[in-house]
Amino acid sequence: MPADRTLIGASAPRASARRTVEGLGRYTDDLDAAGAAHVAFLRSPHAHARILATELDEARAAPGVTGVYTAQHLAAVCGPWQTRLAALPRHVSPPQQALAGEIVRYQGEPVVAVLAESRRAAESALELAWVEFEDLDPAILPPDIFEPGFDPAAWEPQQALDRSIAYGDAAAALAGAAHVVRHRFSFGRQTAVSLEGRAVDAGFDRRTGRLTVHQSHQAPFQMQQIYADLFGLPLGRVQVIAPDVGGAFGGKLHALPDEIAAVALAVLTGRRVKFTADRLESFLADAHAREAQAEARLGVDAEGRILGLEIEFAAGLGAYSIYPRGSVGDALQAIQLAPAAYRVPHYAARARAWFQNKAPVGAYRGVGQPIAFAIMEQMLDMAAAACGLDPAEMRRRNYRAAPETPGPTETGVVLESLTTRACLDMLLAEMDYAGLRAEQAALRAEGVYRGIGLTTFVELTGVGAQLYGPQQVRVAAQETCRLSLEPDGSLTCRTSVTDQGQGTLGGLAQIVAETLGVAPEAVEMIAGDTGATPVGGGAWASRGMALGGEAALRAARGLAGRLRAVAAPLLQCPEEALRFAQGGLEGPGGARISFREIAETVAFRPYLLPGGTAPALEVTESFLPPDLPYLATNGVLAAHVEVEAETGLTRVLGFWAVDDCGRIVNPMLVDGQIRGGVVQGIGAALFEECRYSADGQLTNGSLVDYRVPMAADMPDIVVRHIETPTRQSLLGAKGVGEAGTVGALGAMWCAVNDALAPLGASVRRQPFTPEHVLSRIHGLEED
Ligand code: SMO
Repeated sequence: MPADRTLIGASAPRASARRTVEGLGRYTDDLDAAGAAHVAFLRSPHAHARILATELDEARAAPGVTGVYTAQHLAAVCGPWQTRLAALPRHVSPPQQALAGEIVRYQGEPVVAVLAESRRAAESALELAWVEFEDLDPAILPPDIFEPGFDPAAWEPQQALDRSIAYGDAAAALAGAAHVVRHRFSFGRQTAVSLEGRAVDAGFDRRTGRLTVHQSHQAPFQMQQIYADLFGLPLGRVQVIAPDVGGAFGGKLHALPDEIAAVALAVLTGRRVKFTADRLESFLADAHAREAQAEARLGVDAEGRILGLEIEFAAGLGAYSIYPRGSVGDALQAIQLAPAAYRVPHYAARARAWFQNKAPVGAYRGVGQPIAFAIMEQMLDMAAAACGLDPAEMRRRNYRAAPETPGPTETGVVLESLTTRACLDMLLAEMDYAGLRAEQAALRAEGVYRGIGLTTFVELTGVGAQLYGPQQVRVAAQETCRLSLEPDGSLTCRTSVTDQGQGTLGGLAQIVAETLGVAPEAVEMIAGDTGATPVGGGAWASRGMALGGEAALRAARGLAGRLRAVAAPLLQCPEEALRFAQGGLEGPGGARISFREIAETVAFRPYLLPGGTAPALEVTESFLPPDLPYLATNGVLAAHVEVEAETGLTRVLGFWAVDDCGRIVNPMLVDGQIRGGVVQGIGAALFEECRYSADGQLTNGSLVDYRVPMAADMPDIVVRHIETPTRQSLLGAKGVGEAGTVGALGAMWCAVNDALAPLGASVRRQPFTPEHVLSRIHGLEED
């Protein structure tokens, strides 16, 4: 690589950081609202009820109100929708509507919409709207599905998934094992808690029939498709724009009824309509995730080698399978990925899931992967204890060998490479594992309970079309870049990738800049607008750099070729003699032509070129991994904690991550992604849970009651890398956005139980609240 081409691999702060910190962000709710009507929703206070009657005249007459709407009104412009997944024909969601029709199925489901000149007026009028509900029995899964009291037959009508993965003979393997360990797990329901609430600002121009929706979302092209379908418009008349988005984490990957209602109101009334979820609405009606229980049994031989693994997995979905991707991702990924990093000769897993009267479950950072590795790693720790082995040695003994050629594991996880051993070695050295173990032993003698937890993960990143394509779910999976040299000599990069604060767009600019010899700031990035960028997935499954970065690299190389072809005759030298530097091309003997001169010649004086013509200075490239369904990554994480036996409080003392995400474009951004993900994993482990009462009422819908991790709770998070570039792309980058979250829960689970081991206790419910820790220490809760 020439000395002046070092941008790929160079740390640089996020391009948007300064602007957003200075308050210059432009989020959906910041758009000038002049002339817009504001919507507020009457949401069901019941988890399950029938709507008997409505009395809305008083609300209609309230000051500032322009209209009050129910399902009947919206039916004129928008029919119901229903999540169906072609490969799971028995997974059928109840049909959903923008406003509930006869039945409400979760607390927070929108029932009535009030449109007014201000949000305040709309909310005041809501007080005057009256809906008569008849309470129906809510279906709420019990906290212990594997107790004898749970009757699957009674839950049959609610069943949403029953999927088994098995190979070998796990029962026989366990029967013949030297040690069999068993553990029961409960994973708390969570939600993404992005700083910016979901927001929609929709306008429908009756003269042109064009629908323009600004929306805080990860996947604008998905929403364009959905709005076109629901409102019967050709795609070309629907434009979806995601301006600055203040956090998403999977939570803004769905189509939720309040958002669709806001758009439907714009279509119905011809008014511009604005909706921004407040914090209570966010807790009630955002996508939730993760709620699951599991029982696992692991059998090992006397030397600690895994013989067999059984997992019974159960997930509590919400009232609907979330549109359009469905709500089964947590369950399917949990049982597919649990044995991904290790040699597991015999495996039997069954995942069941049930609909229940709670908010729908969707994607949240890493989907089911954090659950998979929490189960696997906790089982490994228990088996290590049974064999008298050190947990690190236990893992080393059982790691799957790196594949010689890319191919699927027994459960169909396609691996291209595997560097778990190298990651583990680097991690143990970095954290001074031996030193921490010695310290742990010494402190135990003083009644101080510290624990170390290791988790190895294999993660699916840069997921391609094989995930949703066969399900007949219409979401684009490729990422595309259109790179133009404008007539003024500036570069415009239009990408299908979206950026919710990760800094991906700055990384793409680095790639283009390095290829074309300019500063990253000289590349104008355009993203998040179906009307201005080529089509692609957006942001999900850690795809921005792996797929979008490669598309940008290919577009930049393509454009470079065209620029050489134009410049060579103008500089009267062969193309090979040209090099890119400082916004132009340099030839032998000091000859130089700037991008501006090239662009002006092509645009305005093409007669100066051979043949009097030139190629367009615009190149579009799409990318999906050609041979693999995704780019699997791996890494190892470690948590160091102290649990106070008197109070049950857990303090995180240290955290380390070694990750292999292939080629790194901007280390500062990559480390930031991992740290942010780890923080969310620690939040899951210790604090976060959407708590519902037995009758389906959310009991902690505020930031006072739903505790999120704070800076003061967090240790320093040390991040290191092994770089194994993927051979699927020229760039070699794989995904990293979810890596921290994917492994952090397992590391915390193992660390807390390692700390509790001398007390003969172990946690089994996440989050590990002080109450849970104490009840386990004092034997108040069964295994
Ligand atoms: S949970 Mo992610 O946005 O695939």
